Amino acid sequence: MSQALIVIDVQNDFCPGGALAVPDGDAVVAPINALMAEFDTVILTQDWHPAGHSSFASSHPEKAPFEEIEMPYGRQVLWPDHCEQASEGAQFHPDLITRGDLILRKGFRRAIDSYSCFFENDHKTGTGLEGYLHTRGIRDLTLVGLATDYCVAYSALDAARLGFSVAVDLAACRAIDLDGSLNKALSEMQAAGVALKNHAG
Ligand code: VGL
Ligand code: ZN
Repeated sequence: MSQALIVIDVQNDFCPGGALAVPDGDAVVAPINALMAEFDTVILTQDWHPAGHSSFASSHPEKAPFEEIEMPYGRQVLWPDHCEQASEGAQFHPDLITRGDLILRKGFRRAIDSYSCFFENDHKTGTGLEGYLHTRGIRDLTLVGLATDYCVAYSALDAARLGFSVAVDLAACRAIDLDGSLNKALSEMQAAGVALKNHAG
């Protein structure tokens, strides 16, 4: 009965001072480090974009950060440049324990973003994580990290759709919260059967 902790995108660019800072983002580091001891498998993800990635507003001359555009695979929020491969901003927060079994990188294809650690934003192109978990006999997942309403929620919804038993521990997550995106993400996760731990509301 293997259980995995999946630590989503606890990277410098999503922490205070970073290019796409999530409010209070670094507050997840201590609770995540403490949680790791409770799991036999720890997997960490990194948002890992090439320069000029299509999710960057700077790649669309007439667009500003946080506007949306239509991509061939659906609507896409445009972000400030962030998590460029091998940059300082893409490194894990320096206090995060990174002794995990697997580090999974995502968002490395220029033309498509990947919020979820299972599928890119077309909801079809797999990252390989589903196969990794199946091969290792892991069915129970707890997700934590950044940001609650984007990469954590997309990962949790895909995991539930794939038949995993999924919990999100909100004490170890922080949100970007663009235009109500946090409440939307929480209700979608609840509707999908994701267990929301430490949910105040
Ligand atoms: C994320 C926006 C863009 C996240 C990644 O980790 O939630 N959000 N890239
Ligand atoms: Zn990104």
